[in-house]
Amino acid sequence: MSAFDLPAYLTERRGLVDAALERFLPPDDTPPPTVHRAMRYSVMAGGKRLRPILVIAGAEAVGGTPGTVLPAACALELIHTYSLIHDDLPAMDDDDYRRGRLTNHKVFGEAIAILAGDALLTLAFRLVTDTTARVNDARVLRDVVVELADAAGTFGMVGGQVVDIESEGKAITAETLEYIHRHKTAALIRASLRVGALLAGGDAKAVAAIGEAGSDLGLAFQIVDDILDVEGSLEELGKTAGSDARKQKATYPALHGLEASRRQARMLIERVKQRVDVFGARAVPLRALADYVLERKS
Ligand code: GRG
Repeated sequence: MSAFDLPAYLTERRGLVDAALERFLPPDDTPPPTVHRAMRYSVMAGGKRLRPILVIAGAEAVGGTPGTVLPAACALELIHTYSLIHDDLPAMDDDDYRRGRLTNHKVFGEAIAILAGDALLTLAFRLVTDTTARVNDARVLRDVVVELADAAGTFGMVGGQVVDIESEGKAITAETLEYIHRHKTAALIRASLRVGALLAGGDAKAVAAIGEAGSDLGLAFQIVDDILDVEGSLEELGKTAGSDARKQKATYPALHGLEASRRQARMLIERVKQRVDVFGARAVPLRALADYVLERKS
């Protein structure tokens, strides 16, 4: 069997996702234009598109194709972008750069940045209904909505962000740090894989297996992000490096040291690959994506 070409896979999937986002986002001049410009500014600023690509890979793992899941894949990217816009606000991380350009509030002001984030989150749920034509089972759509709401809300990303903010400047335990990372970051990554598998007709066992893999993948992703914040540069990351230390954030390198953090990320990625073994050859992209999460530089 020839080696899997991950760069080609990523380029092709990113192309599909970017074209779909272009279609789904209201044009810049749609009234009221300011907020639509602000939404497009952050979504179309690039980004790895990891979460939508994971939706596609989750579908492929159970025999599905990208076409069925593209609206939901875009929904995940919109929720992710909303979280970045709000996280960069002065009331939260107060960052000036994101995705290689000025943050949303620096360009559009805080009020519009807040509203653009709100609108992206809302549009995400609107997009999920666009899968109706492709998935004829209302129960599946209900499950997808539950999945997204739980992953984005207080049982997921928002919950993790709250504990993260409340932990700033404090000594926290390894358990609390894992809670923050598994909720703030891993919940959306886990949901990406589960939504893909759900929409492509995966059974409960398949969805559970891919979800476990997603949670470990998400935790590894955040540990690598913590490491990159220590080792990376503005040019590589497209955002300011070293900001975790400046804000006295609880991170894996701060709590466990760099070497132990690298070991932990490697162990998690190995476990992700074992967890997706049940999908056989259909999980080849997923295994390659797991390695990419470990080796990424941005
Ligand atoms: C504000 C409700 C609310 C939640 C914020 C996810 C999050 C919680 C904040 C975003 C900032 C942050 C450091 C999140 C951790 C996850 C993370 C590393 C996000 C960056 O994701 P990438 O690297 O970004 O996939 P791109 O730009 O490539 O999409």
